[in-house]
Amino acid sequence: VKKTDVVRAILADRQHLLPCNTEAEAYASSNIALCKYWGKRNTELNLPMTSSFSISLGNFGSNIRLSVNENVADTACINDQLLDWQSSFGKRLREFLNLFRITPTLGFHADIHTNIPIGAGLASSACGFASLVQALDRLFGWELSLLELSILARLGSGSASRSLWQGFVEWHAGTQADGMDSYAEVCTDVWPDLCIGLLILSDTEKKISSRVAMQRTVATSPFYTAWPETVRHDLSAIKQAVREKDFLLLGKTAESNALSMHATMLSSWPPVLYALPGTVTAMQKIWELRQAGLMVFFTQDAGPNLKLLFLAKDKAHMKTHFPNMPIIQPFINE
Ligand code: 2P0
Repeated sequence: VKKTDVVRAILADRQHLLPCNTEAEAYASSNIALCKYWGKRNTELNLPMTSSFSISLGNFGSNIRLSVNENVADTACINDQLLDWQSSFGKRLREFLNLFRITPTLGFHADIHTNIPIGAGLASSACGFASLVQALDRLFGWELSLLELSILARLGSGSASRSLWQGFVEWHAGTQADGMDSYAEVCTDVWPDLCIGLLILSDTEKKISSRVAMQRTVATSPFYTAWPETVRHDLSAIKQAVREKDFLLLGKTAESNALSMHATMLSSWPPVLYALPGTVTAMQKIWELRQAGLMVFFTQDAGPNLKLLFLAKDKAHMKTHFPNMPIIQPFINE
């Protein structure tokens, strides 16, 4: 099964195969996984080995204005800088746009604004592809369901399937070979007191993409066989924590899940280590603060930065320990 087969199946009964608008706009929040997606069962379709569970990042995300390019060739700008189609994001964007180029003469212009560093483990591809599929849907006038958009976003980047909603989202791994049962869904629980701190330790682009690192882990880590069982346990604990507003269970499970994921990377060959010295220093500071009674936990993705989890009652205290850290309350509109 190819990406084009999936796109064709989803658009099979749609009227508009050519854009019915000249321009469309969409915004998607970035998301961070509390129970991680790490490893694919199908690399062409970004089908995951396991389900995963995330929280959205409010106004940290990306906005896209997509229009039909009369000059035929595609153009794109990110934060007002012309995109290099040879860059890794450029290549992925071009490949994705090709899926929707019904006639070879159809060109696109994408004007992307994002307030998160690209390729630094802050889920720039998640919000990028999620905003893009929504903009395509509006440009062509397809009126696809969020479930269908989640499947299309996954073809761009796995974690993008989770970026179409605000709040908690679960991406169901699915079992079908064509991935039609591998999509995300929003979870109705809300947790207004939940805070996420973005502890940015470096915003330089990572040397090993999560795509490459994931595949290397699956292919070489002797510990990867334990990962699906870890996720099965952690996913159920995190969903219980969210239902019962059990912050200790949420924090402990999310932190342990992230560290288990990084342990599979460390045991890969060649090894994958996303932490920098500052990452380890920050982890130790968090463990010390916790020892002293402050309930703060961390999670880490495919980069050196940490995302801190704590409750609104500790916000002032957290600000004294991490003065410049942006804080997001995903369930409070700011
Ligand atoms: C996640 N990450 O669940 C995990 C945890 C990073 C660590 O999803 O190859 O950009 O495009 O499907 O989604 C980052 O990987 O990878 C990611 P592709 P993606 O958020």
